[in-house]
Amino acid sequence: METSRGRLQADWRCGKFYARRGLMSTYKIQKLEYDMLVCHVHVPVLLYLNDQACFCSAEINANTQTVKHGPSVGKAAIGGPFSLINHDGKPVTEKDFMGKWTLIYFGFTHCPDICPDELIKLAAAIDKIKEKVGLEVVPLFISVDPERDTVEQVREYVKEFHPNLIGLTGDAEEIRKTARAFRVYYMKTEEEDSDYLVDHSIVMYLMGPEWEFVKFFGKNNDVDSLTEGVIKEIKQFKLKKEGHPLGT
Ligand SMILES: [Cu+2]
Repeated sequence: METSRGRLQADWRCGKFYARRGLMSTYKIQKLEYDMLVCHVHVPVLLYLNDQACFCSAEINANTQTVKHGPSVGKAAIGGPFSLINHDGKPVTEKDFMGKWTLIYFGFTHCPDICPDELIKLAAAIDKIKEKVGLEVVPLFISVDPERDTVEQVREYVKEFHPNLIGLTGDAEEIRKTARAFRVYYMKTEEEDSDYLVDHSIVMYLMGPEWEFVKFFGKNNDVDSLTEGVIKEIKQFKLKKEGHPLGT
């Protein structure tokens, strides 16, 4: 599998996304035939190793099987308390999401392609879930680019995708802690000045009403499978915890 990275410049015009690629360099990561990938550098979500990417193909292959078949990682190991700032400049913690179902995506507003695609998918799934089972799942975007993703930047960005989409940013340390709690890998690439990319895991996390990790969804999910996947989890959860299925 081959990917590329380089200097990318992008902006939003009339809701459409344009990316301009400059000098490119390419490299290969052998034997990684799996589509839960990170933007620009391919690393599975489970390989979060002290802020460093590990490109050991043996490990990647070993983990691929695990990732493909769902959340076989310990549920307690994903998620946790956080303290960030929302797109209105207000402090937010996990407590603000108690009692709700939340679908989280980590990314950065300057991402030229994958983040917009994933957020469009997230927004469409949120609407479909509402339509099908009448449940409002909270869409949440958490920045992994605290340097450029100011409150204002995030506010303008989330508007592009869904009126309910909440954008969170914060200082570098809080972002680092939050990403670590979710086993999200991210790393700024070396580029000139402020023109850089952030390599990061591409994953959505479904969190339950007590901010407990329920399931993650990868880039391989389309709108329909994401919608059905979330509904299925919520139904199972309700049946198990509350003794009755969704909507009754
Ligand atoms: Cu991205």
